[in-house]
Amino acid sequence: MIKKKLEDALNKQSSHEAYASSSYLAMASWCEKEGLRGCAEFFYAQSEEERGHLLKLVKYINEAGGHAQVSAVSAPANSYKNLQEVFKTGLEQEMGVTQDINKIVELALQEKDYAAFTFLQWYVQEQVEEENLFRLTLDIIKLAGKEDRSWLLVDKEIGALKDEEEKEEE
Ligand code: OFO
Repeated sequence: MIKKKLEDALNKQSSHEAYASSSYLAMASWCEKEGLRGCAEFFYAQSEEERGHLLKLVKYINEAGGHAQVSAVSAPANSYKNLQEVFKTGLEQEMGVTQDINKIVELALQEKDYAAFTFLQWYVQEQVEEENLFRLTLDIIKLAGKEDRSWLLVDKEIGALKDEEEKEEE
């Protein structure tokens, strides 16, 4: 049975995943309003994924004998200066989540909860992929500035990243 300390940490993490989902939804909406349909699709899909991460946690906590809690999520930013700021915020957010996950992994080891430790390995790997994805988007934006590429092309390339990710996962 899951220990209280770990249950609390996983519940806290589920609220971070819920925040990530709503913040990516806000980013999707911002992109859509700016006419960046590819980027909007990227963030709609990203928001869905974060909800998946949240559900995985909820199910694990309950399965391990704890009680998954649903807490209030603070409002995310709804407006941005430009597309670079949107993706930079996304990368920073992912880096923060990586640190949060690492802390829970350490706690699982301290508490000798090997089931939670094993469960968390999926998140450890996921964070490598998530950070990499956001770095790729920032590279595309940076290159676009250097090569004077149009925003339409940037939008298309970023929109295609999610399709590539899905193909790799198949
Ligand atoms: Fe849940 O991976 Fe992003 O935050």
